[in-house]
Amino acid sequence: MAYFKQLEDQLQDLLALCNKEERWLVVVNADPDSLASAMAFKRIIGRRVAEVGIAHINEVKRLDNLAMMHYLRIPAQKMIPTLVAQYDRFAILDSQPHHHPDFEGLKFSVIIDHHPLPEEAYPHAEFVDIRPKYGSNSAMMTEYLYNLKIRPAKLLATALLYGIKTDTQSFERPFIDDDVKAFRYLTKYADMDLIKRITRSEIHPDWLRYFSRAFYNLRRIGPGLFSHIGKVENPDTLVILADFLMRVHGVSWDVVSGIYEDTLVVIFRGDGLRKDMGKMAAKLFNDIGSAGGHKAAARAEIKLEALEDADPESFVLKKLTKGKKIVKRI
Ligand SMILES: [Mn+2]
Repeated sequence: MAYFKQLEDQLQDLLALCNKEERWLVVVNADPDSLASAMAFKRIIGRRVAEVGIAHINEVKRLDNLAMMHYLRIPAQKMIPTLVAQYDRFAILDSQPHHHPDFEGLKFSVIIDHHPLPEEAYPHAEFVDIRPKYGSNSAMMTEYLYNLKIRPAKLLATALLYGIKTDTQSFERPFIDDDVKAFRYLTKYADMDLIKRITRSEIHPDWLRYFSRAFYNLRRIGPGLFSHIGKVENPDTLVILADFLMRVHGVSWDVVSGIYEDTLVVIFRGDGLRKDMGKMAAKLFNDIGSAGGHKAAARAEIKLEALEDADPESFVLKKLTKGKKIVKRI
């Protein structure tokens, strides 16, 4: 019995769309799963058509995604009208046309996806394969390759494995046996050192000074940690630091605050077990700004003028401790 399900007839329909005169553009909303799928698709039809390009509608900012494109040599570019004008046919992978306005102007020949189907009209293209049960599009592409007897080369196998890994959050999110099978199959060809290199590429060198400040100002409040960072250029920095501090053993919550433009931004993170961060944020800061969130993650924003002349760091610390718990500077 074959390792994967048999798709030969279906794949003949796909290959029948290809001819040597036409240039194809694969369009994605770039993330590891969609980029890996695009690479696989390029591998499948590459020699049967004039050319295959890969375009992403979004700006790729996540450092692990940038690292993936760099280390796995994925030749993707931002989708712009002058690029689109150079192609004859379009394929959309790991998305459906109604997912984004930028997709909607294109007439797709191929749609391959694993997201839920729209309730209204079934997406239309000459070749459509949508399997909402799959945890990743990369698993579907792995089955295509196997059925076409294409053994994935190292970089392609690594990309697909990474696509499955991120979309299923290392199998912590919903997946099916086919995702596991594809993952297992790909481990034969993928480079795990490259995967490590990509997943560890999380911290931008410019952020190190904020880490330095976070450690310098770190305080322990019972089972929690608090640090005030001062001025930041982007409030996302506070989120990164708050997520990072949750990795400390024995810490059940943390708060990281900073000043972004004219606002004091306070980020809450919790282990989701006991303390409810959303309630905590609302209780502490709703009287003076906007605050809320859910059990494991919350946020408060307070206009600096509302603090009157209070020092923002002391202000947050006082709210967190209410003068009662033991605060230790670390
Ligand atoms: Mn996906």
